[in-house]
Amino acid sequence: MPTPRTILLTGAAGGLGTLLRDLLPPYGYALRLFDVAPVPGGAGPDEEVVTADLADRAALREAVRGTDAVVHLAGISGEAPFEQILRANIEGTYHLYEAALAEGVRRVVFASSNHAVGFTPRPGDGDPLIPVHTPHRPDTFYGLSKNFGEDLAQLYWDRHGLETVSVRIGSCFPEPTTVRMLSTWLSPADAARLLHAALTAEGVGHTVVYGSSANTRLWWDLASARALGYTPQDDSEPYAARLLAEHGDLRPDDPAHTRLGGDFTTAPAP
Ligand code: NAI
Ligand code: 15L
Repeated sequence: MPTPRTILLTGAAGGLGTLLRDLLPPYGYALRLFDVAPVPGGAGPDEEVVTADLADRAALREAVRGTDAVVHLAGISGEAPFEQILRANIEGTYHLYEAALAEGVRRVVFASSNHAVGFTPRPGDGDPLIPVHTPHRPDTFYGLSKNFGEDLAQLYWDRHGLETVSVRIGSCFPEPTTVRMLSTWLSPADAARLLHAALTAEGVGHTVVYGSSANTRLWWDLASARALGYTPQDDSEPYAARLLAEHGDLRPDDPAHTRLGGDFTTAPAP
């Protein structure tokens, strides 16, 4: 597949979208930004901006038109009442795929989440890393919506030949800020490397990958991400001494720390 040029970046006003606005253009991408919220600073050089809701199917279809691929970040990024998750993450992702199909876009990179499998016990020392084909075990309605997105992606590949890489992102922030994130961290620079690999690898069909840096304390297997050509360059370990001194190590008796999804597994019902 030739390197796509124009990318529709949904959720561009959010934390990850804002980081990617700086990190993706050096790989050769021009960005069309889509979000219901205004993007910070407005349109930059080589950026177009569409301010609209995923529920606005006409605006979404126009936004997708003429792009080479979609990086779909838009949605609610944590637990919320089911009706809100339904509208933004489930219906919104369906609308996005319908627009991509109608406009002939060939590839989507979908921001799934580790919370799709958040109730999976974390591996102990020496245990094998968690594979991508581990059963879905959502820890929240939010995680459930990410499983929906992954299954939707599979359906659109099998029925329509629309390719997706679903990236179960760990924790993508400028730095790890908790002991859990020593295992789950995806540095922003590695996020850009992974998205570039997901946008350019040949013949991905529907591929599910975990999105993390090469963390010493990693819990899940990056093999399917590496198979796309992703070579992570960062490791959270330089942050370990400070975070462990500040917070103490993860306690084996704390359910919030025995499952991949951490605190999401014990969050009160919304
Ligand atoms: P965020 O909450 O900062 O950004 C989400 C953006 O989506 C916001 O700007 C919001 O306005 C927009 N949005 C929400 N509903 C919308 C709708 N109906 N129509 C149009 N835009 C809408 O989240 P963040 O951290 O930037 O994450 C981006 C994506 O990556 C999310 O889908 C999240 O679930 C996923 N993800 C992020 C992780 C992380 O560590 N940052 C970890 C795992 C998954
Ligand atoms: C996610 O899915 C969230 O969007 C993000 O805000 C973090 O909570 C992340 O997971 C995580 O597990 O650290």
